[in-house]
Amino acid sequence: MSSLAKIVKIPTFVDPTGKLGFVQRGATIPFEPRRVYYIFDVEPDCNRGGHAHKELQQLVIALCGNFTVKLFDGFVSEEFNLNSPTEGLLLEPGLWRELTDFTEGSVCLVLASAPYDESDYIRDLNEFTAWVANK
Ligand code: T46
Repeated sequence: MSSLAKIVKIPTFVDPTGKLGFVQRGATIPFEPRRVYYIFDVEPDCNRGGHAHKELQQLVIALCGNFTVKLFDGFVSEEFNLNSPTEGLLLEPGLWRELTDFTEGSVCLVLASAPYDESDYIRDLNEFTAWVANK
């Protein structure tokens, strides 16, 4: 069965003083990052997301802590637990996503392929399933 999203390894340099990970277009992600945002201090039992993107590509990284990314393409669902700054979840457009089960102190870093544009969001699940059906 093919997966709804891909886990990518983030090149990480380790030396006696610590670790350094980096992301750039090429082997790690297929897009030029044009925006970075991060989600932190998520309240206990609270979720983020609850929408899909029409065009946006994103790489989601658990910089600290861990959380679950629940995906739905209109037909099947899949969950990914992110728990390491050495890997990221590559999200292509057309996926309904919810981020859940944040552990205390988690930081979710996202690299996005485009500037913020509310018109790229589908924030209603019925609208999303209709959009998928019409694609
Ligand atoms: C996604 C998940 C993983 C901006 O003004 N600029 C931005 O770059 C972003 C990301 C958000 N905003 C505004 C829009 C809303 O008024 O910040 C507010 C909160 O955004 P939202 O409710 O969309 O946040 P999340 O955490 O539910 O979703 C975010 C991203 O929006 C979304 O693209 O895939 O993280």
